[in-house]
Amino acid sequence: MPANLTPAYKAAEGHYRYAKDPAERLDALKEMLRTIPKHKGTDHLQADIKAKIKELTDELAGPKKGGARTGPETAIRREGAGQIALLGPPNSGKSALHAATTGSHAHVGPYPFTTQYPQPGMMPVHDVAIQLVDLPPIAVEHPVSWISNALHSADGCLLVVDLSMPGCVERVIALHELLAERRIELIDQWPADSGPDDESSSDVDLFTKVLPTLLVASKADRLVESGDELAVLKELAEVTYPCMAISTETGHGLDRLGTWLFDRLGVVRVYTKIPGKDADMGRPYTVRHGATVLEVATLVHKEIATDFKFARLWGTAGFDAQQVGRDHLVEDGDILEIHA
Ligand SMILES: Nc1nc2c(ncn2[C@@H]2O[C@H](COP(=O)(O)OP(=O)(O)OP(=O)(O)O)[C@@H](O)[C@H]2O)c(=O)[nH]1
Ligand SMILES: [Mg+2]
Repeated sequence: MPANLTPAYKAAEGHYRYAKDPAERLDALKEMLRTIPKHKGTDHLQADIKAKIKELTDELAGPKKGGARTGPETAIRREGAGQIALLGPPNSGKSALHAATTGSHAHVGPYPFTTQYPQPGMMPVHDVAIQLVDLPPIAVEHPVSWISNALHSADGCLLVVDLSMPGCVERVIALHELLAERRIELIDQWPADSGPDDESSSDVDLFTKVLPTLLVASKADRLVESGDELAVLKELAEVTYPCMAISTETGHGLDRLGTWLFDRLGVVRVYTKIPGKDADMGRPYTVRHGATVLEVATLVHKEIATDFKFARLWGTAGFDAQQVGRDHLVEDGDILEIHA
């Protein structure tokens, strides 16, 4: 981290970090470039910001320079209890998995490079849903210029590999190299794995996207000796991610995939009630492990959060209708009655 960064610059960085969409991100980047102290110590950072501005400008301008924007969106707005990207080599079964778990009509083809644009879909888990984003394959023959923008809002990814495919290991190694060039780093730690004080993943630089990764071995119906191929992949591609085998043909592993993601993302469901009425058990709000009562209030309504007085809580800890303050940590299954 270069020295002598001003409060104005730091504020701009904050705007970048919390920008909701590519347009807001671009504004924040320009603000960063305006406010960054111009000296030798910030040369690298200035270059990074300029590169990112160029990338986002191209992305927002669309495929044709100067022309009208054509083609589908490449950045998908985050929805539901978490956003999970589907990454993998060509023809590995990403779209089939997407279709089977979200009910989408993602195009499945017996040949590589079927998918060209991101496609969102919602995978139901318990009484909430996790968003899955189907993506084009990551391969040398077919660079995807907008991939880092598409992954910006993802909470994690499924690295979908077909272990029965010749060259699978080389494909996975190439994929890691391509992602590294775009400063996307896949890691084996998921939010629920780290302790309360473990902030390791937030220490990386602003322009590196760190994605918790689950290795999904697809087409399990075809794998005879999957154990061997998986061991080879782990060794040669130096893969340490948690693994799961699935099949869209037999449905093997599909239910478990949803609950696994729910648990590892640390999803916390909070139900709300109005004083004197029964709780609304139909649609929980979702936050992450470690979230406070105030964060839930913000999801319910901005004004309710601003005027927050106290809340009553029915949950696993404490007693029924316990009065709690804004900083109280919520647990999965809590019922909140917010008083503002
Ligand atoms: N036997 C079997 N075949 C599968 C399974 N899942 C996908 N396939 C087949 O694998 C081929 C590729 O599937 P897709 O889902 O299109 O693969 P993709 O990873 O989205 O491919 P790209 O979009 O080109 O990257 C198709 O012929 C599918 O029918 C599975 O679980 N079992
Ligand atoms: Mg596909």
